[in-house]
Amino acid sequence: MTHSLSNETTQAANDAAKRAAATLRAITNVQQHDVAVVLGSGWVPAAELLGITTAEFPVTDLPGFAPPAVEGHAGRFRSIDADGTRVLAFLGRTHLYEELGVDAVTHAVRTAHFAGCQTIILTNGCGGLDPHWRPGTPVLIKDHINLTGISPLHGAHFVDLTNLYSERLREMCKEIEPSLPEGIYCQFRGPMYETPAEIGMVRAIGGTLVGMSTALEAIVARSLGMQILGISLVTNAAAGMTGEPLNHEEVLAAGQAAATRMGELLGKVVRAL
Ligand code: 8IG
Repeated sequence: MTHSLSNETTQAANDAAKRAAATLRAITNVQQHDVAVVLGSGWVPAAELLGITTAEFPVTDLPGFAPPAVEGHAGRFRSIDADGTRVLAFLGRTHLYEELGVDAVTHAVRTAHFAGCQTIILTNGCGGLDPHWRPGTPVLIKDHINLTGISPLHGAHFVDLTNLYSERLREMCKEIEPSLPEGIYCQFRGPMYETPAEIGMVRAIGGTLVGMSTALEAIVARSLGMQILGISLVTNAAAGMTGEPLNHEEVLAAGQAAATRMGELLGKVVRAL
């Protein structure tokens, strides 16, 4: 039982999330959410297609959430009814590069757990190393490599990370959309994108996706016993692959273009859970 290994810092993070979950229940009037969805760069427009929104608030209405730092990250949450499945969607997330600490980065995950969610879908916009993945290509995360140099866990908390990104959930996605490829997601601290040499390193160690989120959140979700699905939207070729510089506007544009497809996919997945 992972909780028996919790130290006081873990306890404090979980207590803060329990308070957020209590406020969430009170203001949404939904006692139990079933599945959480974290919508990253480029994914926010897909939220419309998940189901019927029954409540929407800024995340800052919940205790412990930081205001948004990045354009295109709305910093809101929604309670959504997807044919009876109660979805808790976070539109935007807190990133490590905001320097608010790992507990701020994982507060939404812990909150979702204490709100009742047994499954979490982590999405992100990222760079892709496979030249076949045009901007706007969704890729299932098969595994990750944490290149941030830090852990989101506190104390001697030994957590198994095998089959972190549920094979069952990946297979479910492939039944819905058989063309979905799989990739290995490498989380960097950011906020700078990689150098071409760093992308060479990623390729050498077996990474195929590069981003600034998700891995630390997945680790905490596993520590809490949640089922995890990770889906990246490749919004740009990784640095040095095209001869073009990277820019944030292209990221947002790729998300807009892929929003309908992403929303339909997520809507089908949450209903199939
Ligand atoms: I969107 O190419 C997006 N996020 N680290 N590298 C990293 N993060 C990203 C990238 C990228 N594209």
